[in-house]
Amino acid sequence: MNFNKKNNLQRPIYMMSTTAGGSSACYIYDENQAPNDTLVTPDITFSRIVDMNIRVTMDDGNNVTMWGFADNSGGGAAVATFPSAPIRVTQGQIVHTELTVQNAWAHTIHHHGIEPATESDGVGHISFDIQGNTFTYQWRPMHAGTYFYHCHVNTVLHAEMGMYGALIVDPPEGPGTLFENGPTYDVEAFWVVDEIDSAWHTLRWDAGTCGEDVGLNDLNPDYFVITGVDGSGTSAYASATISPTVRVGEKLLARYVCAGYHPQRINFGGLTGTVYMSDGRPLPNAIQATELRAHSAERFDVIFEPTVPGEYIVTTDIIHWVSGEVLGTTHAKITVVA
Ligand SMILES: [Cu+2]
Repeated sequence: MNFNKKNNLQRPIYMMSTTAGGSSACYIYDENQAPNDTLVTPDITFSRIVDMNIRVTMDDGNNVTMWGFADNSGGGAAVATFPSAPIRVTQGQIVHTELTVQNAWAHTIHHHGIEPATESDGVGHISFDIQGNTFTYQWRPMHAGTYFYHCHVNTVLHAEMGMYGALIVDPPEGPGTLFENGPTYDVEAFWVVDEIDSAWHTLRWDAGTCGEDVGLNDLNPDYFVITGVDGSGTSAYASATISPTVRVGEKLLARYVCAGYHPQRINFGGLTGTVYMSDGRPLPNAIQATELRAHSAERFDVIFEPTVPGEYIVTTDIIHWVSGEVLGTTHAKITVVA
């Protein structure tokens, strides 16, 4: 079979493999992987390796295995978290993201909402997957805002397994300003809401790639997380990143990402926010809102200027996309002090 990338139209969807041991995956595009020959000197470099054994303890005491990208740039042991280590850059910087994929696994990094050249886009079926190798993605964000990066191999599974992290692009003014010549903020919160079907979390990385039915069309979530913490109860109240404290007169920026597959409805617990941006672009006119609905991969940037001290509980309902049933709810808290 011809996997030459100049011959896209003849590319087969499935490549049946008879490899004994190692990878038995189909629908894996490693044939065209070559060093990135477009690289120039970067302003900033991030280094990531893959960890497919991240344990997240839920409120019921059960551990769920997540996958993700660990920051490998420090020289010491790479620490893997769920979600993956944030990538934060300044608008206009030339950025390199070095991804090392160990073993026979295949993964990529797709910088969602950024617009690099095809070989740096991390979408395997139009370029290549990274399998047992290192590749450097090169990109240059031109619009400040809230984004995320994620793996784009066997995507339905790998994204559900947690292979994503925040990607924040600051304007030339730096952190504290939302976009160039835009509104400022004093405190920052991250609300990344996702649902987990723990039955998926024992699958192999290549499950389903040969066309077998492993249930990836049937997501029945039993855990609901906000920025990596079980959000069903009050666990997320202990995280200042999720549940910030602000003073009257300060401005709180909430960066909200719908990281799940089912639609979500986020309610600001009695506060009214000003929605300035969606999906990495300023809205033509900012809007006032007490709640928002969002779908997969949508981002909203909301600034609160609370005037009344108190505790405000921010709830996000995860809503079945067909039945409309609320499957679960995550909880965060904004504490406003005088
Ligand atoms: Cu992956």
